[in-house]
Amino acid sequence: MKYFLKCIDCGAEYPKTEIIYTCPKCDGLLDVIYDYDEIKASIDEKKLREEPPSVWKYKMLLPVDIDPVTINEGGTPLYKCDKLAKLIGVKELYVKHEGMNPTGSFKDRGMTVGVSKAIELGMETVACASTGNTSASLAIYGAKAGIPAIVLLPAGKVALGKVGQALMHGGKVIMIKGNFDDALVLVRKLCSEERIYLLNSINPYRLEGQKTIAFEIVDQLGFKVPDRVVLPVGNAGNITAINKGFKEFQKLGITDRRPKMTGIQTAGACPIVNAIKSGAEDITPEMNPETIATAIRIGNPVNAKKALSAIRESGGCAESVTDEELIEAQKALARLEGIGVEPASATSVAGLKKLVEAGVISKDEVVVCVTTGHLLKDPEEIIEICEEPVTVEPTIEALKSAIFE
Ligand code: AN7
Repeated sequence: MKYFLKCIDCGAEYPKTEIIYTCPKCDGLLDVIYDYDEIKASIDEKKLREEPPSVWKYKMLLPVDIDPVTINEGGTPLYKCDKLAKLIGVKELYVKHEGMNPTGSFKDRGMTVGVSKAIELGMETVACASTGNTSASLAIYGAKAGIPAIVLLPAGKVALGKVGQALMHGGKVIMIKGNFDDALVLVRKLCSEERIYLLNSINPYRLEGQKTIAFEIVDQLGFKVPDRVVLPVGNAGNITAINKGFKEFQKLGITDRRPKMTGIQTAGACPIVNAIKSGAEDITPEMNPETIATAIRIGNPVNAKKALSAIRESGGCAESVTDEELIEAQKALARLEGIGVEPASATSVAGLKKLVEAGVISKDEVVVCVTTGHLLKDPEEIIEICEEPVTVEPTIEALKSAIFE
């Protein structure tokens, strides 16, 4: 398959065989460029419409030339949420629950592609810095591929379920006395000095896997495009990737328009929101990001430049929500729709509610919220925000009085 890497800033091009993460000339972010005429000719229309969605259903649009390292990622449910739509006041609302991936987050889409790429390039160790989900995912794909996975986590700020996954799947887990942004600087240096393949979302191949969220949304809506897609933003890779997916389906003539990409951050960590609202060309990093949504406790998102242009060129917007607002949305998803999500994921629904109330999002829109991670990722948060269970003596009287009084 034909593709190459291209710098989004200076336009320099590099062959697919090179092991680089940013442009060697100007340090700009890289994008994967395809020959869409070749891809278009290879698409089997009947298969595209009939085969159930999964990451590798769309392999004609993925930059991997070997048999992939896979544990059946993608194919996550798109739930139609009528009760939540009514509560928020929009016509039609869907939730794409990425928590239903093999390790419980959307990261698996990127890692199946990224770890396959590592193997294809002959790399024998992989690494990442992570707020948690990326590390859980890298550990599992490293295990499946039979290569070591080194993961750097901000000490004391990673949800319990994610640390547990990274440990159980055999990741080399290292706690850094600093925040995620510090850990990312370190792992980038490590991978530039040692023969270790970097699998943070600065790696352009990882984002290619994540663009399949867009393909699946279109597919599951019967090849229709929603008016808007709302999702949490941390390192800003996913919003970039999903926007690219929608653009590609349009380029290939599969769809005829694109949704407005809408990014949500928390009030304690919102450099992208600030840049969008002020019209700035780039972000101002936040030195001390803080939020209950530890997954997106990120002050210096590496994909900021790509994400700002994705939001702007799609006609979308960005908003921040408080921890209280996201907790309310997390409970609404859980109790009205039966969808259990981790705190970061609930920002999508909290942000949608806020933007509808403000009149920024029209009540006539067909909206898809992406919930990026599963509820069970962060059990400590659940205990913190829910009412404590009652404990009673083992008698029917005590039981009844606990229930009825
Ligand atoms: C549940 O795991 O950055 O904007 O290291 O876990 O693409 O970074 C996680 C990010 C949203 C933000 N929701 O996505 C990591 C990490 C959940 C997440 C995001 C993350 P990006």
